[in-house]
Amino acid sequence: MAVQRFQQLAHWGAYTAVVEDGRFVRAEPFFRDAHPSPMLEALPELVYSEHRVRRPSVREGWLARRDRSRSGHERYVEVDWDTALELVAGELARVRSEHGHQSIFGGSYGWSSAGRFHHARSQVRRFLYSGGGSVDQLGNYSWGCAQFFLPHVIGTFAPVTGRVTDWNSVVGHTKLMVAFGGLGLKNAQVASGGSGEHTLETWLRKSKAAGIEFVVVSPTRSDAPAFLDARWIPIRPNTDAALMMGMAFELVARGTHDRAFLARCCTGYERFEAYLTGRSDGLAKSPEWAEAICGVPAADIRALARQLEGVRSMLTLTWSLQRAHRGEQPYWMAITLASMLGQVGLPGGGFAFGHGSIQGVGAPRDVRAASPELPLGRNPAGAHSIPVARHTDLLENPGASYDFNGERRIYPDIRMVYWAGGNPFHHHQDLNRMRRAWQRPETIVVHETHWTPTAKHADIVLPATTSLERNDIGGASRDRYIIAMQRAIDPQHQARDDFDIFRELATRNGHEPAFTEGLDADGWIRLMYERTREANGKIGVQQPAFEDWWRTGWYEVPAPEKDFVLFEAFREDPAAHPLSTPSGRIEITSERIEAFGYDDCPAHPTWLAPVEWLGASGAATHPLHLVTNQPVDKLHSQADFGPLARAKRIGGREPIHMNPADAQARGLAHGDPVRVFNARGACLASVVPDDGVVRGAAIMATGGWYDPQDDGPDPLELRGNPNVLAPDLGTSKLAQGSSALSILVEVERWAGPVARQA
Ligand SMILES: Nc1nc2c(c(=O)[nH]1)N[C@H]1C(S)=C(S)[C@@H](COP(=O)(O)OP(=O)(O)OC[C@H]3O[C@@H](n4cnc5c(=O)[nH]c(N)nc54)[C@H](O)[C@@H]3O)O[C@H]1N2
Ligand SMILES: Nc1nc2c(c(=O)[nH]1)N[C@H]1C(S)=C(S)[C@@H](COP(=O)(O)OP(=O)(O)OC[C@H]3O[C@@H](n4cnc5c(=O)[nH]c(N)nc54)[C@H](O)[C@@H]3O)O[C@H]1N2
Ligand SMILES: [Mo]
Repeated sequence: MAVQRFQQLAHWGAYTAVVEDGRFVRAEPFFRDAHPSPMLEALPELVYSEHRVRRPSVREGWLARRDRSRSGHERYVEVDWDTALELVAGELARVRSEHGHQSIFGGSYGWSSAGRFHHARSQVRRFLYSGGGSVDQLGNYSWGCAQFFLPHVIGTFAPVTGRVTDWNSVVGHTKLMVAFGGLGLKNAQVASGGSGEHTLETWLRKSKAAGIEFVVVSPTRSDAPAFLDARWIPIRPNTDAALMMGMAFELVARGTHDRAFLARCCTGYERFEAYLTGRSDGLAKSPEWAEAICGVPAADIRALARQLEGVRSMLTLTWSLQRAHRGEQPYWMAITLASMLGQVGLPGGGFAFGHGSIQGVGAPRDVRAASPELPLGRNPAGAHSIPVARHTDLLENPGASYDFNGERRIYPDIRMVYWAGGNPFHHHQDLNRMRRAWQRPETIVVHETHWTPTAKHADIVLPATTSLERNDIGGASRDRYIIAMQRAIDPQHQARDDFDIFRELATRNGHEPAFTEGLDADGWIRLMYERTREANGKIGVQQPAFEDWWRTGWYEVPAPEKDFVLFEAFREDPAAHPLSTPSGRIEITSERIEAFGYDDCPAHPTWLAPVEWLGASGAATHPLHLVTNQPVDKLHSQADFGPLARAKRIGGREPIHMNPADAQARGLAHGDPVRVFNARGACLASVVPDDGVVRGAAIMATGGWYDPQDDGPDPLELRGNPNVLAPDLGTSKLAQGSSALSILVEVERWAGPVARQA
């Protein structure tokens, strides 16, 4: 038997692809990785899955009569590559000439593969830009709210990208870490662009050994690993801003807030304090006031505030807190609270985002180090781009105006949609509404490795290779490894690399030179490596020559000698090292935000009730707050058909965790099939009573492949995709981020037929 071994990488980790007689049989974790993700096990089945797109396919109704029904249940006609490429190139040329470049929606949001060159979303945008431009999506679902909001308050959104005070600094100095949204290891399996090592568990164990005390504020106890012995403060979802205000009130009442820091490094504290104490609006944001909103007893709020007085503390918030309606507020409030504690800019002190969200946050890495990147080029139609999650609004409302970050913008009229590397029928909110909006464009083209629900709602589907079937270069911007991704097997069926597909299309439409810049895939991979080598050479890092790196399979950029402490220089001398805010300081009150005049994001942190939460009037009929978090068993919807995902389902349905009292009140026991519903939609799930879930909350992971039972406007969703339930509206007029985590539902026993897939 011929056994070959290739270095490879997925978003969930580096590995060796073991190939026996030409067949990929196993993914062995990278030898440096002490905590590899079990998700590696799903890879062989992913590659050889019966769900692979085998040949270029065209929806029968579209081919015959340009029908736009797109129900997800239609027949596809397989065509040869030439026919498919002619169709796509022809449609692109037609739509561009009849309606202009801004009639093509090519935002193509999605994680694609870990490889940075063959990253499909980058390829499709490079291709569309070089052909005249397209409507792009700005920001992301992950931290799109923070991205547009934080620069007004702290002058940058870098901390939400993982650039926070190093773990070394935390281990060396922090005494108390309060984690809103927790420090779940499930999320740290993953990094965008993969990682050489999984380090969160190692850092948490070191922190524990150093004597750091952990408090986890979350609707579920499961957001902290047991070895942390974290104190769990159960909280109602979407109410963290109120909890933190109650804590801030207590500090002011006791006079223990750091006035010197507030005066020296912040602006607008007084006005916020007037709001906090009720001097300006007659309502004191006391711990009792907070308790009524967040469900945490006032005594516990006071105790937590006092515990933070005078100790080195780190407040860390998961990204989930801002992926909710009014998600700006908990982030602004945490920055304010950390400033009131006087901790910002001290070793191991202050605020951070994302420790419990993704691998690599706070992992020591030279801030100047380069990682491999594919340049996208300029988008000539960029002025028409939309905030990422306004995608259905865009399709529904051509010509309508909307607010975004101080601007008034207009939605262009979309005629053609192009998607490669994403699954909007997994990731977007209010999927039944989105499905109706998908009937508007004239043509939808999707490149996919698998027959995802998005592929099934497209007109032309082109089969793409997976990472195993091509060479690539990997490396996340928060990881120190640059990983060679070596082609391990031949392309399956008729799959082609996204790059090759776009090169063929660009040739047909006359912009091949601008798209390829005269390089083939291997030429690009070499160039991307050489660019990191050159940039890192300037900071004294000597990367090996390309051939040596490729043969070894990886290179690790050395760790920096000095700990990175967020805003350290600013704290030492705010005049010499001002923040990039209008005042140069932390803006606890922002005149610029106030000048936008938005009722949904006023001048300073404010308790603004989300559209859906347990205190909303809607809770009378839909009394459970559904938390749709990231799945433990997969990356988003990738490999939802795979062995890990199958094993997690109960009776073929996604589990929904709820407090035993909430289950009992509905007469539900473990494994019972239920219908989870609200006015937007309904899906099936299986109940898991769980005393680690706060009363009133229900938890159901995202990622199930959207499976509408029928072609009607409000189909029952059979697989358990909670996005049929999620509201589709911006966090505020300012950031317009996704509000995916603000969902009220009711749950009832389901006696009808159950899921089609196991
Ligand atoms: N309710 C709710 N919804 C959410 C969230 C939530 O918390 N709650 N989270 C949101 C977040 S943060 C995110 S990031 C999104 C994630 O949403 P997505 O990024 O859209 O989800 P993925 O399943 O990773 O989709 C990637 C797709 O790319 C395909 N693919 C992989 N490699 C290739 C390739 O080489 N070529 C091509 N052409 N295709 C490829 C995969 O098969 C897969 O279908 O979901 C968002 N949706
Ligand atoms: N295994 C795995 N890991 C992943 C991903 C994946 O698909 N699978 N996706 C990756 C991506 S793209 C992203 S953007 C990140 C997302 O990172 P996050 O957005 O941080 O991830 P979530 O799992 O949605 O949320 C983390 C926890 O926050 C808690 N939470 C939810 N709402 C609230 C609230 O209102 N208050 C408080 N205090 N807690 C709340 C939930 O209990 C949840 O378990 O995850 C990344 N990691
Ligand atoms: Mo994300």
